[in-house]
Amino acid sequence: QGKEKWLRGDETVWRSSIPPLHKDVPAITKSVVNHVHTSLARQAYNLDDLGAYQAAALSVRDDLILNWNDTQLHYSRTGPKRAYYLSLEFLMGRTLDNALLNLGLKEQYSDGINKLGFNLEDLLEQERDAGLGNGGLGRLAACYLDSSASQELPVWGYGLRYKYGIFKQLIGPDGSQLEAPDPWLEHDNPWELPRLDVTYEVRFYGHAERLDNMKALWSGGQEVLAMAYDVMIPGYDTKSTNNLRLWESKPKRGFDLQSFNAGDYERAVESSNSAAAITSVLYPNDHTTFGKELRLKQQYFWTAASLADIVRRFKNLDKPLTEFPDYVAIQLNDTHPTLAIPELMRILVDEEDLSWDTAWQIVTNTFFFTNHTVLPEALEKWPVPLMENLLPRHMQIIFDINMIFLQAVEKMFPGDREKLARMSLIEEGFPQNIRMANLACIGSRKVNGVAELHSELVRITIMKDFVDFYGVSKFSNVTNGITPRRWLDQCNPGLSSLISETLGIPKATFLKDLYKLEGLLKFVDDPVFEKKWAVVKQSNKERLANYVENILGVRINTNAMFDVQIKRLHEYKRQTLNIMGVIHRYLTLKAMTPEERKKVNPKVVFFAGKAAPGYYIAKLTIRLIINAARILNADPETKDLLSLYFLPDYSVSLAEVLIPASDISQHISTAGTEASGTSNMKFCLNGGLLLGTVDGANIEIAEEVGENNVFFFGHLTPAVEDLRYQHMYHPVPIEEKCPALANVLNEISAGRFGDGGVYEPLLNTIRQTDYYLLTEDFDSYIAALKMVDEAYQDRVEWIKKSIRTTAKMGKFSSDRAIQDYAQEYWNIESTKIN
Ligand code: T68
Repeated sequence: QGKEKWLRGDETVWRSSIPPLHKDVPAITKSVVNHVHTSLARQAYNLDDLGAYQAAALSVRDDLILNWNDTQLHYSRTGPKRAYYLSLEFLMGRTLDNALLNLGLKEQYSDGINKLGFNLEDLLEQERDAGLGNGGLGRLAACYLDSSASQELPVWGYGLRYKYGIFKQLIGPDGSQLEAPDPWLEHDNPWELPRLDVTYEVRFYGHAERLDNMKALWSGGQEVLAMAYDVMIPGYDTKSTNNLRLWESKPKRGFDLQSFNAGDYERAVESSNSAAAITSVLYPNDHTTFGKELRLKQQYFWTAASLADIVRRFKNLDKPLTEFPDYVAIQLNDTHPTLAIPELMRILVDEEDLSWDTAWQIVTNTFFFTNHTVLPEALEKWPVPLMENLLPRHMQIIFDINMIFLQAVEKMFPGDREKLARMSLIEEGFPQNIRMANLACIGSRKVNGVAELHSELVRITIMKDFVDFYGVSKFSNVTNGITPRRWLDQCNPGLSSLISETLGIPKATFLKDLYKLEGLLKFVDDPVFEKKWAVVKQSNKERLANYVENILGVRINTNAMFDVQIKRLHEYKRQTLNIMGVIHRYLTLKAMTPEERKKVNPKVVFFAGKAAPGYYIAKLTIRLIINAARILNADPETKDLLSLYFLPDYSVSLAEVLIPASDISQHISTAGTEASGTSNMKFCLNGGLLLGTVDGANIEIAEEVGENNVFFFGHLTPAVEDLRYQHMYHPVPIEEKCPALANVLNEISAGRFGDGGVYEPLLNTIRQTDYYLLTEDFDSYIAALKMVDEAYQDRVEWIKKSIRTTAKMGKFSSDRAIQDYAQEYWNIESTKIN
C-alpha cells in the first residue's frame, strides 16, 4: 500500500479531481441546484416538491457514493473476513431522512432547502417506502444493515430487487381489505446503482448426469441473467458505507429472434417474460408456505447469483478454497436461502473439483442459520418432484447429504427408526417433501433463535433431535434488536433532543451506545423533566392526530389514552383478542349510567397491519375491526370515551408516526408463538408502555424495565400444549368457560356491527377449537386492561414508568445484536475507513 503503482494517467490529477463532500450550506445549495438543472433538466420556475426531493436525494447520493467508494476500496485492499446477510426481504422504508441523520447533514440540508424556497419535511414526504418485506423479519434485516455500517463492520446484504414490494392495502366499502400493486420504482430510485457489468447466468431445469467421485454435470434447461443493483448503506457518524446488493432477473437474450422473424411474436417474448417474472413481485405471505414454483425460482436465482458473487470476490484474494471460511461467513435469514448450502456444494464439487468431504467441511464452516418461528405451518417444505424438475443437480446433492448424514445418525442412535425419520431431510408422503429447516441446520455451523424463550423452544421442539446429535452448543440465542437511529432519533426527534439535553451529552453518544439511556433514571423524580417528557409525548400524539385527520378526515381526542396494536394480521398475534376486548369495553360503557361514565378514562384504539391476501380469517378480522369502528365512532353516548381506528396500508413510515404517539401498545400473542417481536422494543424505546403476554422478547423487556413497569397477562408457554389438548378432547362450551367473551361473540353474531353472518367463520375459530386460546386468556386480558386504566389515572406515576422504560432499553439496540453475531458467529472485526 502506498507503494502501489498508480493504475492510469496522472495520479495527482485524479486525486485533486475527486469531488468534495457537500458539508456546508452553500455547497449543498450549489449541488442541489446543479442536480435540478443537469440531472432533472428543470429550473426554479417549474420545480415542485417531488422534483426538489429528487434533486436533494441526488445530492445526498453523491456523498454516499464517495463514502461507499472509499469503504469498498479499503476492503478490497485489506481483504478482511467479511459477513454476508442473505435475506429475501429488506424492509428499508424511506432513505433520505436516515441518510441525512447518519451523515450528520440534516440541519445543513434543512437550511439549504429553505433558501431554495422549499421545506425539508415536505420533501421527505415525497419519498416512497422501499417495502421489500412483509414484517419483522424484513425490518430486522434493515436494522442489522444500519448497525453493521454504523459499527464499521464489513457486512453486505444480498436480496432481490422486486419490481413490486408488499402490496398496497385499500379498504373496500364493506370494510374488507383490497390489494393493489406497489409500483415503488415508478419515480425512479436514486438510492440504487445499477451495475450493468455485474451479471451472472443462473440455470434452471435441464439434466444432471452423475460422474465419478460424487460429481455431476448439469446442463440444458433455461438460463437467465442476474444483474446487480447496489444500495448504499451509510453508517451513523462514520464514513463507513456498506452495500446491499439486490438482484434483478433478465432474459439472457432480449427475445427469441427466430420466432420473431417467423412472425410468432408471442413466443418470441415468452421466455424473456418468464425471466423477468422471477423478480417481479414479493410474495406477501408471512408464516405460511405454498410450494409455488416461482417462489422456489426466486430463492435459487438469488442464492446462485449471491454465491457466484461471493466466490468471485473470495478468489480475488488468491487463497486456497479450503480457507474460504476464514474469509467468508454467510448468515441465512430463515430457511429462504437454504439452497445456498447445496449450491456451494455444487460449486465446490462440480466446478472447483474438490472432494465431497472437503467441500462439506467448507460449507459447514461458512453458514449460520437464524430461525424466526416455531409455528409448524411456517416451516418451509418443498415437494421433491418440483425440486427434481427445477433443480435436478441440487436434488441429487440433497439426497447425498441426507444419505451421509443419516448414516452418522444411525451410528450414534442404532436402530432408532423414528428418530431417523424425524431427522431425515426428506419427509415421507405423497409427494415426498424436503425439510428446509433440517437442511439449514445440518449445513450450518450454528443455529440461533431470536429471543431467549424462542431459542429455548427451538432447542426443545423443532430441533430437539439435532441437539441430541450435535450437542447443545451449536444452538444458541441472539435476541433481536432495533436501530436507535431510525427508531428514536429519526422518528422522535423531540425525545432524542430532550434526552441529549437532560443527560448533557450529544445525541451521537447514546445513539451509538444505547445503554447510556440509563442515565435518565436519575431524573425520574424530577418534576421539570417529567413535564418535558409529557410535552414530547403530547406533541407526538398531535402529529398522529394530524395524520389521521389527513387520511380519514376525523379529528381525534389527543387527551385520550392512545392504545396501539400494529403488526401483520395473524391468528397467533390475536388482533381478535384485542377487538373482542374493545367491543367488551363498548358494551360495558353502554350499560353504564351517565354518572358512571364520567369516571371513565377516554381511550383511542388504533390498529394497523396487512393480512396475507389468501388468509381468509385474518381478512375477516380487519373487516370486523372496521365495521365495529363505524358503530363505535358514531355512538354519541360513548364516542368521546372510546373510539377505534384502523389505519390502512401500514408501512415503515406509518410506524414512525404511530410508535412515538403511543401510551400503551399491545403484544398479545398466545404464549410460545411470537418468536421475538421487535415493535415491542420500538414502543418502549419511545416511552410507550407495554401490554403483553409472557412471550418472545416481551419477557426480556420486562427483565430490563422491571415487571411493575409492564402489564402482563395470560397463560404461560408450558400450559399451552395442555390447554389445547383439553379443548380438543374435553371441550367446555364457551358460555361456561368464558361468559364475558361469549356475550361479545353473541352481540357480533346478532348483527350489532353489521351482518353477523359474515363473521361466523371467524367467531367459530374461537367457539370451536380455539387453537390460540382466546377463551383461556380473555378474563385475564380484561383484568390487565383495567390495570392499565387505573395506572393511567395517576399521570405522574405513568410518566415515571415511561421514563424508566426508555432508560432500560439499552439491550435492545441492534448494535448489541450485530456485535453478538460478529463476535460469536462470524468472527469479523471493525475497521475505520479514512
Ligand atoms: C418474525 N417473522 C417473527 N416472518 O414472527 C417475529 N415468514 O417474532 C420476529 O421478531 C421477527 O421475525 C424478526 O426475528 C417474520 O416476520 C416473515 O415475515 C416471513 C416472511 C416470509 C416467509 C415466512
